[in-house]
Amino acid sequence: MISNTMEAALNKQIELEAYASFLYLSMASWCDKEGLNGCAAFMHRQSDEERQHMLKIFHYISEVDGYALTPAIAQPPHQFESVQKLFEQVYEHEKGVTRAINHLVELSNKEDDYTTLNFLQWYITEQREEEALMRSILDKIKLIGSGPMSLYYIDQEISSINAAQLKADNAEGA
Ligand code: OFO
Repeated sequence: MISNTMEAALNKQIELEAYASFLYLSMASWCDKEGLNGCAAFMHRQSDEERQHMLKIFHYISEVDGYALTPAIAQPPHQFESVQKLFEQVYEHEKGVTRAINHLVELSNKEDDYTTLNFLQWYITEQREEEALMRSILDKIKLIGSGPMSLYYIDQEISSINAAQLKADNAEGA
């Protein structure tokens, strides 16, 4: 059994994860349009991941006898200034998600809801990994700099990061 407060807070998190999925889908489309196929593939995978994050909460709410709600999703932006700015936006977004997860952890503690507290541990780890990943991508983008071939090298780099992520995801699922 879950409290109404916790149910509402988790439904809010469903909305945030769904928005992240759409934001990354929009970013994938922009990358494709710019000819950045490696970045587009990365963003598509991220978008799929966020949908899984959303569904995980969705199923959890049902499992603990709450009512999971399909959210209204705000329109994400469609224009991005540059690939660096796009990844800066992703990093900021992920930091916001981490704050939201921390808030849920605080709430579950306050409510003595140890089942939800336990469920949230997976998200704490996920957010730590996501923030580290986005930070390392931004470091790489800065290292490559803005020479004539820089977009090509950035795209190559992100393509190999994406391949490594896919491999790790598959190993986890195995
Ligand atoms: Fe689900 O928001 Fe990060 O990963």
